[in-house]
Amino acid sequence: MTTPHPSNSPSPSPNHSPSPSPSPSLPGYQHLYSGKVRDLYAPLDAQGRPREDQLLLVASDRISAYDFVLDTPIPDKGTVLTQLSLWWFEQLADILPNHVVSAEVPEAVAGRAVLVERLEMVPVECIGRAYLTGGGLEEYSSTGSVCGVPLPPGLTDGSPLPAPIFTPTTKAPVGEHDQPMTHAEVEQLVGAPLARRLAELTTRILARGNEIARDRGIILADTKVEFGMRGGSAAPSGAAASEASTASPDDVELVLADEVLTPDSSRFWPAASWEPGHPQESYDKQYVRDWLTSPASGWDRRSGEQPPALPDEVVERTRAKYVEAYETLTGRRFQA
Ligand code: Q0T
Repeated sequence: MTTPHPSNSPSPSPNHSPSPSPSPSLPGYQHLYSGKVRDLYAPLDAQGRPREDQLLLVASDRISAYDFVLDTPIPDKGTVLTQLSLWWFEQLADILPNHVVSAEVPEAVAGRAVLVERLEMVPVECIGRAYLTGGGLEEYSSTGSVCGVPLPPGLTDGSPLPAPIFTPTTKAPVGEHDQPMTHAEVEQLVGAPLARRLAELTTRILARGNEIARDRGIILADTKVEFGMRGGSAAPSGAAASEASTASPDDVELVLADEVLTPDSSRFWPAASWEPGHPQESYDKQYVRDWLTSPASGWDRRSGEQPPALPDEVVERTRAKYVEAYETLTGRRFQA
């Protein structure tokens, strides 16, 4: 089983694009890292040195499909997803704090960047699943369980789970795929108390997300959440974990980082067409996938070739879906 939605993998998987994105230079900031769709910078202090306490997280308009970053951007996607994430942070604020320092950012990235508190990141991909699909479904079909959680018989693609489950994976090194982790492996890595808290928080975030989204016609099938630690670190991993440690994982404050409950970190399904028993439509990427796999694109998914540029109509319809998701969920009008 893998990350519910690979588009947002922070590990830069091989970018098959022949033309890399323009160099992401931003005055006053040092570029640190680029993922598939986002870029990370360190703000420079008055002496021109990178600050160690903050980061600038910039969302681009890049879109991925079938493990490729497409050559065609979706206008306003970065802004929509950043604004959606900021809204979700507010909806989740009674569950846990978040890493946002300020949305006041340079004009060049206005609306699609946030200044965040630099945290020590939890070395686990925290995945929550509320519905059965993808890798979770495959594991269930062969074992009846997902990541050690036994499930009732008779579930099918798209079935709701009795309650959201925690299905963590490794944070794979650059270019590799995330691997499923057992609860015992998570405990080895971060200690049992923190492992419990990660599971509890991940499932609560997804449950809260669905309480809100479901009424508004959107299903959040699953999600990937990233946590940072304030004031301490996880227990040492492996053999060291059993040795005397001064770490107190009960006191470590967990902070919600990255983006949260966006279409890039979660599977969004339209509730109106949801029907267990077959793969569900994607709320945001359906037009892209349908066109790429249609004869019109001339592209073969198994060819290993970079997909062709998207037609204007596919771009515009896809942009409209991102805006619709934002407006439907938040009840706010999207301002480009
Ligand atoms: C991070 C310290 O988002 C990522 O990469 C995008 C190109 C993954 N990533 C996040 C961090 C964060 C956050 N978010 C934080 N608050 N503090 N590191 C590092 N990589």
